Amino acid sequence: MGKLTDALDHPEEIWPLVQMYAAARKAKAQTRGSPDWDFCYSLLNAVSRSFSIVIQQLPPQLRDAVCIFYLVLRALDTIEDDMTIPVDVKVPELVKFHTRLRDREWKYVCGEKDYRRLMLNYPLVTQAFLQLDSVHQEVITDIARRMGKGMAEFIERDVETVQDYDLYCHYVAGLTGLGLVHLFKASRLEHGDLPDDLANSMGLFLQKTNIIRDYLEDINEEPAPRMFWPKEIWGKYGRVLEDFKDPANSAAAVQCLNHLVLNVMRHAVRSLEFLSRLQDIQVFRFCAIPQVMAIGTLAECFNNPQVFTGVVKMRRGETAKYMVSINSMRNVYLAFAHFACIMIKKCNGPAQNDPHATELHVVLNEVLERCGEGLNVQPAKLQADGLRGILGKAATRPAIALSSIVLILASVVTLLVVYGILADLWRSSQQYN
Ligand code: IN0
Repeated sequence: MGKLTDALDHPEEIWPLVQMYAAARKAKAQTRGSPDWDFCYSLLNAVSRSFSIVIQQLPPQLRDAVCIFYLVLRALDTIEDDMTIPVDVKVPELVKFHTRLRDREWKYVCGEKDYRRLMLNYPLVTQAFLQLDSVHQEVITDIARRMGKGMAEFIERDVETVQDYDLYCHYVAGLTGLGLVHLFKASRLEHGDLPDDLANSMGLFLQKTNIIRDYLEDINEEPAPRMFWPKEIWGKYGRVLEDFKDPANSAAAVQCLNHLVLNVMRHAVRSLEFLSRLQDIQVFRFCAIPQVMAIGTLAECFNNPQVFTGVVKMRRGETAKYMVSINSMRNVYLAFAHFACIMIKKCNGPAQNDPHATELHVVLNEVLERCGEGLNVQPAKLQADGLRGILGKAATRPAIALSSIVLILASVVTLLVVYGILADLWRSSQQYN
């Protein structure tokens, strides 16, 4: 029912949903006929619905390397996340993980659901990994080595300071960005200057958004919570992180949340800079779509107490709309400006008394300014248009066509029904005569 009312409230999202459904079916139907690659792609489809579509749209010389890179990182993440593995076993396992990449027999019993399936069938991933270009293999191994070491460091200590928070996110996501840039260049798809600092910001923007959004899921994790919110920030608003679950502490919890949103939004301009330097359209879409989803999620989470009671995320239809429309830097600027405007509106309204409202305003205006420069439009004009969802109109013309067809069909059916009733009335009046 929710889906139906969503569709009626946002008819412009119906066509993108249909397109995404078709793309997902196409991606699932593609088989290579070899058990290793078929396993890798079916697992990719199972663990990341929308992102797997974008990976499969990458040029052939890059697609397989990114698919394996993604699964390798998921495997490392599964070991890190499994709170049933004792620390003295987990730490050496993370540090050694990169050596397992060439071991055709290695597998590990851990994780849950699809991730457990990944770990139990890991030899199939290894078999596919060993078929990649040697340069791609080297990049993936190097990143897995640095990431495993970094994760191990944070198994033994908590994220206390903002500096720790940036370092932890660098290990688990920033390094992914650095590795991806190497893969793009090795595949000869990108030639421009893509410095480590910008690639790192791309990863931090995604990972910090996930950490904010996943508060409730992470704190309720069994057998023990795994938290990444830095104490230097949350310590200003509560005694322990669990306190934020209590609705009595909702006001302090939301202030903490907004402080974290301010922290992550500081990466947005650098992400835009990175994206603006990409040349290949498929690489661009692969990088840009997750960034747009992240700022969309942040706009939903900002000043929203529901982060502490449930899952806050973008509607499926909205995700689909951005999946199909992010095909130029212009549309990225429009999407970023739109979500920045939603946050500015909250800053001026319900969040106006937040201790960080002014700082957030400054950062959001910087984002708007960057978008304005890219679009050759005054930020004030962007702000005036931003809330109307500028992208929505340009990107969803086919959906408007679809809703017109629905309207015409509905009118025809109504006319037929009315005609039927009138004809019946006329016939019965003839009988009486
Ligand atoms: C990613 C990133 C990713 C993609 C493109 C460019 C990047 C540059 C720097 C760093 C990361 C980059 O994107 C995915 C997106 C994703 O998985 N989305 C999920 C949705 C979700 O909520 O999980 C989906 O199902 O669609 C990402 O989040 N990560 C990731 C992992 C591996 C690779 Cl190769 C690329 C995870 C992380 C931790 C943020 C790096």
